Amino acid sequence: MAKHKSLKKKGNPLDNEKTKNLHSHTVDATGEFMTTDHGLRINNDQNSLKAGERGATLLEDFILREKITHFDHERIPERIVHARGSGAHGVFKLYESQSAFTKAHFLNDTNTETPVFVRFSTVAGSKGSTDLARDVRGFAVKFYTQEGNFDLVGNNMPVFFIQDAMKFPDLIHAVKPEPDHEMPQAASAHDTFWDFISVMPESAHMIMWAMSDRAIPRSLRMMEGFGVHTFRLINEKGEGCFVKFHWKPLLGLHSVAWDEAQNISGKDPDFHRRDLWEAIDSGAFPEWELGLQIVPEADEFRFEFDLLDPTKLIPEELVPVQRIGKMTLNRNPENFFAETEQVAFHVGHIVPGIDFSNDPLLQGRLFSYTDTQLIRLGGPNFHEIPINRPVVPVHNNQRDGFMRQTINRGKTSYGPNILGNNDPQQAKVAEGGFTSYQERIDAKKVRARSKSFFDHFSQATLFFNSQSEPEKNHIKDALSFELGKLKTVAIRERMLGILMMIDQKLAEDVALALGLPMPKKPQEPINYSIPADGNQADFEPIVVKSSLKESAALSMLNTVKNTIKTRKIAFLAADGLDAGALDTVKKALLAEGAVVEIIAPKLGAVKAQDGTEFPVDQSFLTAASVLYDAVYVVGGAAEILKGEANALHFVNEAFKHCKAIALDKQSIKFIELTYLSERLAKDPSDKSMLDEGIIVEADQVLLAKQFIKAIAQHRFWEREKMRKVPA
Ligand code: HDE
Repeated sequence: MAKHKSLKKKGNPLDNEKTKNLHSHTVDATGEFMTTDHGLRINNDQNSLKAGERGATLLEDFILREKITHFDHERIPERIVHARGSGAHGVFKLYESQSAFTKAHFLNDTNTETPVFVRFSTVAGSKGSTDLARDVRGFAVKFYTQEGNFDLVGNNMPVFFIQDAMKFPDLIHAVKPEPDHEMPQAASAHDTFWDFISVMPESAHMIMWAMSDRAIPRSLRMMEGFGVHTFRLINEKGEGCFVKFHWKPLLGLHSVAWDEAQNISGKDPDFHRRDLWEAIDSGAFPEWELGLQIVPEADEFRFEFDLLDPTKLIPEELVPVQRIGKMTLNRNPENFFAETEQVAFHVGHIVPGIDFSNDPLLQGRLFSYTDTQLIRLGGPNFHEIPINRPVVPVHNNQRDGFMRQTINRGKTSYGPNILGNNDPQQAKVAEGGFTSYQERIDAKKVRARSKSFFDHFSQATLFFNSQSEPEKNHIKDALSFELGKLKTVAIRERMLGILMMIDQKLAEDVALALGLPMPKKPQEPINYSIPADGNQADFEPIVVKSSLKESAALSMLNTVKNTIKTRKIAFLAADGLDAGALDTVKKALLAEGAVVEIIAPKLGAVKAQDGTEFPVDQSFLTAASVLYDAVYVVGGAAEILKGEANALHFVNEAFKHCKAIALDKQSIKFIELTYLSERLAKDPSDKSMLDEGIIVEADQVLLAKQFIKAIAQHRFWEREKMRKVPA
């Protein structure tokens, strides 16, 4: 019989005791026979059963029917929001016990390594949409703790568009493709979105974030994360405090240019997913520190804004972020569907020591996440899917339902009971039993919003004022782009009214780009979001002037700029290159953790002057400037590359997108054909060129050193002033 023997699967070093439970359904077909879903070995998977070789297919063919039926049911409904996602496994390690604030075990014990699964996502687009859409990014983390799963289901922006869950379906209907023609995909630049925003002043702050560079990250590994809502921590003594959760990326916070983002969407719509996958695959594990902003209960009303209002952040100047531990993503999923698609997050998954606040957006989310899994994953047993299982045992009297996998023993599925010894038992608080924080409530039942939520502009202005000049310009350009795409001029006009409330100059600049006169005063009535019996005057935004003028943490300019780890550097090469130059620069970059790819007119190899051959990673057909962080025209290659239009375009585009560019002094003829020539024409020996990230240097060691410094700066936005460069 079968000589075919099962090969033993290689052990995964990360499959320790804790994570084992998550993967008990992992199957590896290496060396195995093909079977039907019921274990019958298949003899012929190439042909259906027929009445004769040229005859009709028989209904009897149960193997064909099983295969096709499964295929017909392969798709499940995609998430209504956050459909496009990428996931990774990792661990969380605590630096210092937080027992003063919380009794959560994983935030108390520094010896525990908590397994995590993270899913990053865009919000508006479909599952197959581009990664580089201008959008908020989801940043959802599932901690598999010893007390059950804790899900921190956050975003890469610390505030949200709306204040009350009641408005969420409206917001999403407005941003999704328009219902008549299902356009545009994964884009907010259309009438229905801005129509809604223009009459929802509470979204002003979030709009500033969404129009900023945060909405077009360079990498999922280079984004911050935020729990957004105010949560509560509770310590062993039962004392509570408020908390905001933060994720700080150790590689810094970086973005791409908008023109670049649009190009990437065509050249590689999987850009972020690939970047995450490749980094983890190569062992360059992404890391974030978990930060807490703690507010004692006594300080609940200390701020100029309401802590329960999700359109507000707590400036770090007022409450510093304490970094309490590190998350490292160290393992790619084995199966996208089983893990990334089927993972089910829920803000309601908390552990003792963590609790909710009364933020009305958070309160609504507490309902939504289970409800959505029921339809998306097909029934009430989605917690049994391996990726969703906690690492601790589950015992309760829930039973049956579609796709139930647990085989519960015994007669009792109710409590209290005598027959089954009253098991499973309730746990006392001392035994880890969860109790809700005993907040005192003495209130009337009302369908209303607190007046303290009516300041919609102070933090929008604070955010705008905190941006550097290039960042402000990007916001202006993004608004001009988005509003420029609208068909209805009246919406543009209403938006100018909103922008005036944030910053007069911003509104004027956008009006200029839109070719519109400035409104005489902010649009009236500015707020349509009032109850039927409400009085417009009672719903006017309250004008609060923030006592803080700027907050440094809000600008990406102030991020980490001392590393080039995992940055992707294009080496433009051709026959006749200088092998020594390539080796020297490459070695220096690799030593700093960068990734180097050789790009040449054709695949295969390029031959150096001394006869050495270097394998080519990409040709100009398969690569594009927008997929790299910086470009080096390898010494000696310029002679051939100056006749290569794609090479010139490559460098022009890198120049336009403000990236570091390094060239050999011999490459001057090549440079003359690019837009760099304008810059060089001013003064070829001008040292300020270095400050603009352009390195033209004969000494390769020095070139490498300067290049590394420049790449770490990420971008040289001053170059945008030379808007002449088309690329
Ligand atoms: Fe979500 N959100 N959301 N959301 N959300 C979902 O749950 C919802 C909100 C966030 O990678 C859905 O499983 C309501 C804020 C992330 O699987 C759904 C409201 C924040 C993800 C849902 C909000 C988020 C979701 C869709 C307003 C940042 C992706 C699929 C009350 C703090 C998780 C799913 C993943 C997903 C509802 C607002 C973050 C429909 C009703 C604010 C990161 O349940």
